[in-house]
Amino acid sequence: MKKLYLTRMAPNPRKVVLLLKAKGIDIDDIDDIDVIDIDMAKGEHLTEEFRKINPLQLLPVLVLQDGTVLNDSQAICEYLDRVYGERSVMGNDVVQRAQVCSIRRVAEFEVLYNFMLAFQHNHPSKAHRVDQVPEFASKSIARAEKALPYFNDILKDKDYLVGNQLSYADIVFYIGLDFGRVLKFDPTAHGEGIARFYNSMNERFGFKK
Ligand SMILES: N[C@@H](CCC(=O)N[C@@H](CS)C(=O)NCC(=O)O)C(=O)O
Repeated sequence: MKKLYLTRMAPNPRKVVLLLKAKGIDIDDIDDIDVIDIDMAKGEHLTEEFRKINPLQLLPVLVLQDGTVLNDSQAICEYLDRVYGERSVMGNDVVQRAQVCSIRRVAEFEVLYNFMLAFQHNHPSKAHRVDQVPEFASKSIARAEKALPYFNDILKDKDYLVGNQLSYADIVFYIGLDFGRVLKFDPTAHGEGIARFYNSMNERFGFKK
């Protein structure tokens, strides 16, 4: 059996859950993957036992049958996309794959990671990991917001960021917007294109579903 360690609410592990969901696969229904839920609030990823699996003590982690460890969400998603399901959500041809990669990186580094930085610098649960500078939080949120017109422009007359079907770029951008809500960011207040996109993705992938 392969082993997938994750925590379902956190943004990077959530990429893995939603990538599979986008391919019509429930993560808990894969015959050869054992899903192991890790409680980050209880520090289950900070144990010596987990450090042996991932010295970085971050989630998600996928351990293959032969013991190979994939300890990055992008790597795990690339692997799962190729191994499970029919349609790739990384793009249908060389050009589309490159486009998905390009927009996904902007969504990741400009939106998701700036929100993550804001959270890490102002949330008490992250004090063990980060030398917190509370003023950094508002600056990081502002930086994420600065990238939004770029996305709103793409989405003003389209449902998806690349082509006319859902891709991994949409998943990462949606997760970034949704994570912003813990920082009181409103994903529906930054242009009509983003609001429509967020509502439709949230209908499909939101936590309540
Ligand atoms: N580059 C890694 C980053 C993983 C990461 O930052 N994971 C967070 C959850 S979103 C984590 O495990 N945090 C543990 C902690 O802050 O103690 C990836 O994308 O997989």
